[in-house]
Amino acid sequence: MNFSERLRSNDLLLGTMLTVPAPEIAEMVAKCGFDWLFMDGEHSPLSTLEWQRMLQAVAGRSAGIIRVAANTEQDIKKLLDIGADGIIAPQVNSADEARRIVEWCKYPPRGVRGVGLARAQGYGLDFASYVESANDDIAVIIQAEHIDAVDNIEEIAKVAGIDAVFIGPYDLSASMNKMGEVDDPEVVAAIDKVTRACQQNNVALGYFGVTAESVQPYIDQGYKLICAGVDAGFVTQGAQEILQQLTP
Ligand code: 3PY
Ligand code: MG
Repeated sequence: MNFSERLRSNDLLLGTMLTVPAPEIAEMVAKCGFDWLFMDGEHSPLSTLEWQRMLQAVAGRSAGIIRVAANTEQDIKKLLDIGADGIIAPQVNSADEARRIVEWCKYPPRGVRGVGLARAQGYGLDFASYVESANDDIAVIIQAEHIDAVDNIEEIAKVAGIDAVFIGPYDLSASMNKMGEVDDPEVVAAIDKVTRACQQNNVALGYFGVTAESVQPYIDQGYKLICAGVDAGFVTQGAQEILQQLTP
């Protein structure tokens, strides 16, 4: 089963975040067995070509889902054409924005995705089979990470073609003037509202946390798309630990 099918089957999908422009790091993390990798194009310096190399490094092991730098037709089209298994659109605050993003991800007649011959289409060799299944196989994930998205979540959750709503707890807390206070009762209440609306509309839910402990309560609530930890954090933590152990 591919990533989208597993998402629809309600499988628990464990991922981690990649932010460092190095295919080798992507390969190491994929070899650890993560179901998917949250490749962050919003806050990292990665270019399209580097994403392509990273997708090549993890192919056949982990699904590569890229968070776009900006929710534009051009950015989304390019990342799908290099073979991303799906995209994550940050800061989607209204149903209209969500609808537009779905349209950019789907070939006609369901949407307006442009037709290219690139890595996703096997450089032309897999064109027919790719275009036949891409509308179902490409995961369209939008982020609820602003209080405006929470206010509009009932309409957003009803938009056809959204495969998951992924909470961004840090931006959400910031939008509520509670920067980084992801466990604050008002922030948690806002997340609960998103949880209820998505569960009522059978939309899968995702959550990001820096540690395993921070994501566990959301797994317990039925969230299936989990991103825990960040590549840079794995390196700095390991480095700090060994240095501390040896420092007199
Ligand atoms: C946030 O917490 O704002 C995020 O976007 C995490 O993915
Ligand atoms: Mg965010």
